Amino acid sequence: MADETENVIRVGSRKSELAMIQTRKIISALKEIYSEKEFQIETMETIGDKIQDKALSKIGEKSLFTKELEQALAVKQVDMIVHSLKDLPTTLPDGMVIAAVYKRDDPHDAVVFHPRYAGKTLRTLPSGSVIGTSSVRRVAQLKKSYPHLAFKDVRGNLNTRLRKLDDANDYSALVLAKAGLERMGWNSRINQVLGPNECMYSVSQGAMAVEIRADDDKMIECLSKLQHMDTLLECVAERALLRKLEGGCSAPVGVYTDIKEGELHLTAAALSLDGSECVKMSMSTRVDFSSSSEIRESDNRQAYSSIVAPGKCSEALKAVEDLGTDLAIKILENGGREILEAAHEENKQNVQQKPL
Ligand code: DPM
Repeated sequence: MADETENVIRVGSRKSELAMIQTRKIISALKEIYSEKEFQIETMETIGDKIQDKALSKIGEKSLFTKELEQALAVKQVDMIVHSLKDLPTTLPDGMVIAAVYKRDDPHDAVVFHPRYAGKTLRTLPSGSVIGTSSVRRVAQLKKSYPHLAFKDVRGNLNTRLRKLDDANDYSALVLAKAGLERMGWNSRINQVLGPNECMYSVSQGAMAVEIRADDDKMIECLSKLQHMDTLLECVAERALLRKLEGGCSAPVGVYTDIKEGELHLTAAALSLDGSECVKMSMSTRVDFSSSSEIRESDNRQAYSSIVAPGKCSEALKAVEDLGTDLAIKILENGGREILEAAHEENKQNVQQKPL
């Protein structure tokens, strides 16, 4: 009996189709490494799933999509939770840690048009066309790039949103993460991909992560095999930036990161909600430190932006974590502080006007 339960790993997931697809993807990656293990999915609803009629930025709760799952993790009802990393706050609750960041999919945002606008782009849509998104980050940047468009909140999971677009005439197009659309198998609905000049993506967009109890050494060891180094470097830098900017889901902050020739480049922007003000800055650091062969993988584990990683990559991870923090400080000191404080105030007033 003891052996049997040891081989069963219980995995917590939200119920939405996207969440389940992501959870199954992580399980099949683990199955390839640990063929003897069994995985059981336990689904749960979060506040983010239950409240469908308000914009995320107006609900005023940071861990919208994670709280109920984390409670189940804490009482050992489940052993791990699969998330979109961008939905995880930059500071996790006590006793929780991210033990794997899976190889990032394309992090850019994409546009899906109502069938009647097939062949259009955001630029060529008629003036006053309504774009559906509840992301203050997308709205701020797109208002700046495309002042002829109007923006309206749209909530619900991806299936609900696509139905709202296709079956009614309320929206001309939706802006969504390309990674989510592709995971759902909706590649053919992607009509336009937004580059960094039009819309920088969200911190950690396109990366999946596995959260566990911080004292679960076995699970940490098991999940370390899923860690993808470049994704880890990018997401540690981006999360360190967001933590310093003190922005969560509701902050109009966009990033753009790449790793080339041993160097990580991070660009980030803080915007006012209407996009009229923007502080955008970049920084780079080398990440090609040679890993010391003296240290075994399991030694000196440490957390960077709440992600545990083996000691052997510590130099590079420390460098990118510092880079993210330093870039945030530079942005705050160059006008970003006032912009983000004003955006935060405006969001707060929206919450007060529309109580839950
Ligand atoms: C967060 C935001 C959104 C999600 C805010 C933002 C989008 C909300 C909206 C933090 N989480 O991006 O500025 O469009 O109203 C979410 C999606 C994915 C993970 C869906 C999406 C896709 C998969 C991924 C919701 N979380 O952004 O289209 O990025 O791994």
